[in-house]
Amino acid sequence: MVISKTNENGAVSFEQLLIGEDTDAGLTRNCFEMASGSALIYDEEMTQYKLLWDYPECSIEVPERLCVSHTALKSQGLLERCVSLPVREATEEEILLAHSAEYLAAVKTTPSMNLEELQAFSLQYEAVYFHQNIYHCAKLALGATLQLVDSVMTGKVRNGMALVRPPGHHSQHSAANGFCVFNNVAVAAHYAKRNYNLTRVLIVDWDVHHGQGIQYSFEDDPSVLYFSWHRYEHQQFWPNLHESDYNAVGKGKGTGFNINLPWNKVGMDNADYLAAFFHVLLPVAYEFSPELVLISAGFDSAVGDPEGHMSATPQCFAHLTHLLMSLAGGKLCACLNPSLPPVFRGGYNLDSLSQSVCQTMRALLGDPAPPLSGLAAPCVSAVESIQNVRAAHQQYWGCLSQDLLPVSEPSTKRLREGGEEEESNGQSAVESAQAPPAAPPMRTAIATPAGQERSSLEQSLRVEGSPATLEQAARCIRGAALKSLEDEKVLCSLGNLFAVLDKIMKKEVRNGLAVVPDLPTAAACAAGHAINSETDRVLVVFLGDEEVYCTSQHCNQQFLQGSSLCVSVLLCVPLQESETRGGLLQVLFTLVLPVAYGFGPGLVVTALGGWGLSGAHQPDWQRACLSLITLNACIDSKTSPSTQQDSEAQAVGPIGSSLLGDPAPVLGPQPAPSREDAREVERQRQRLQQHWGLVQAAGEERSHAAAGEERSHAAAGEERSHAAAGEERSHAAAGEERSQAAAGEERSHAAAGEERSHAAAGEERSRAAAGEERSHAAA
Ligand code: SS9
Ligand code: ZN
Repeated sequence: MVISKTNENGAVSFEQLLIGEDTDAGLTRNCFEMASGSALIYDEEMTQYKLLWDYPECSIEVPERLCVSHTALKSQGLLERCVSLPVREATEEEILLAHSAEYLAAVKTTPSMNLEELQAFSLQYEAVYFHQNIYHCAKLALGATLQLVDSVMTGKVRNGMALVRPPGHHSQHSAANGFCVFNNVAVAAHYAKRNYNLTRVLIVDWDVHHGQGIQYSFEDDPSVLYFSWHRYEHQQFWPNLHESDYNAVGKGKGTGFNINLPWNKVGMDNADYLAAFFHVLLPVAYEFSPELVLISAGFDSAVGDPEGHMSATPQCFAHLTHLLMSLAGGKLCACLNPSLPPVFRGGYNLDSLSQSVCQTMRALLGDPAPPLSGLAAPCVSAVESIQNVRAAHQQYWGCLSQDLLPVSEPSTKRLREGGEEEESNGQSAVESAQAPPAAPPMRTAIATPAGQERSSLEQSLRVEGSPATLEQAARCIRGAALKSLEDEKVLCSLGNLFAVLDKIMKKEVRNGLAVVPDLPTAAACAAGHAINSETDRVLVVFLGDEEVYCTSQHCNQQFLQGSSLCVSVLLCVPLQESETRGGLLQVLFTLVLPVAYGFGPGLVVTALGGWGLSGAHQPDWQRACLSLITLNACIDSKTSPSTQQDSEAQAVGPIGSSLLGDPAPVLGPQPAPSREDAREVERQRQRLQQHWGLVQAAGEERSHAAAGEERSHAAAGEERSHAAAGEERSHAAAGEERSQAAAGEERSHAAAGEERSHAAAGEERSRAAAGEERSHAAA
């Protein structure tokens, strides 16, 4: 990855940005204050209870699920890279943070029960069994979770994982439920609020079941944002609750802080999960800006689980983890309740569970995420669910305001009416675990103009190339005559840029950074150079203002034209408001990431220019860092994956620091994007989704409705504010964007570049063609 910037027009010089000397304290990265390392909390004692009688409902909850995960972590060499922390029993006072005294008193009597009493006691609740030792284990499971929260909150480690049993997310104030006794994650959130004065905690529940217990615990609490996706099938799937649907948005003050994404079909795969992150969870989470992220990490949502019947691969969980790691300054606790059905049942592949656990741990340790398969597009039912939850929440979150209607005729209608839906590919194979390639010795190559070296860049590889020749540069841009190439300074910087690129392509480093005086030229040359060196896919992302956008258009055409062997994508979204914060995030999550994941680039060239570079817009720099970090999740692996934990990050300023793997700075709660920016993003979305399925966040139905009504509603919509709009949804935005799109084709060259390359690739929107798509570069 190359970042380049312009330093013309009195913009802050790169040196200042790199070392964070400027006033905003949030920009200065101090390695001594930055938590590093990942905790792993586990105790074999938690395997010491099991089902003692015949109870098919609970037969899949077996002790092995815990030790198998632990063994896998050990055999993959991950255990020794973690900070091992001891478990402890939770105290009664802690249990009472989420449970009633009556319930605690009842559970407390179970250790002295005989078999019949245990059986009778269990039958008061749903899908749960008790054992003489389960009270002890439940206290350990909760205590382990709290230990994890403590070590992350005190900075002893950056993040961590607790491998516990029994799980927690189904248990309620006064009830055990679904294998769960105490609600580990719910108590942890209450605990973090109380002990660390947190006011914003995010809980991500990626288990395939709805964690209704967590929902109940925070329904009216705006300080805890709960997100859960779950197999639902219009209430046909356990726990069969009405309140698991997308319209359960929270209550009272907590309205808007409960987000349910019900899957109405089985077989949801990597694209569906990622689309949910891009279009629902990530935008909302960044707007919310949690101080701590808790993951209720059940892996029954991975392929091969006989209850979940989903198709996401273990590798997907590395990406999900990575995408959450730039929230809350990296403070992330994964609470694992690995599910494992009895071996051999339903052709289950043991690999799925242990690989998912290991993938999550690798991500926490900072390893690049592995490539993902099947990323063409989310399925129709997933898009409908995403549209519904976005519609239900648009009035509470600025990032979602799109005048959406819920889907009125779901494609899974038959299921809703109680019909049997035939199963889709719920049991696809788990990709085999390959040994990750060796880590490059250094992670980041940095080239800055002569005289700007910094000793604080020790952690990176300083790179200096000899000045590029005119011929060299011309080869990259296919002979296009770019005026700026006559400038000696430009040729010098291009020499450095090529040197950085060569290091990346030789896999000596994972990523790199170069400072250049002429951003569009440099980006074009970088892409051309990479393509000439047989990098098969280059994604060029311009994030900048109108000025950068206009000049880059010229370059884009130049370097795309000659590249017959390679596909390049240029994504450039001109935001109107240089002060916008929500706008940039919107672009990142709903456009850049989906296109990047769909494209699967071998190299990403991120060109940062225009806004964000001057002292006045420093917060935007932080956001730029963030963009890099999130892109790292999918890009690093394409350049050079690593098995070693990253070295301690140095205080090298936000960009270098990001590239080196530091957590992103906390951005604070974000304002909604401006109306202009939101419109621009929507315009780009409409365009890009023709080619990039992951960009899609609403179904056809919505587009048709919008198109039909645009004339009548456009004017009315213009004056309407979201706060006041309430129920009367209008399609103003959609109508507006349509007419503008028709009037000004020239504004949308971002998509045009991409359209050229993909004109013939009509099949790429279908999932079946996903495999093909990755190799269509040669076509
Ligand atoms: C009812 C099946 C209940 C309970 C699953 C609990 C999962 C914990 N027929 N299954 S994550
Ligand atoms: Zn589950």
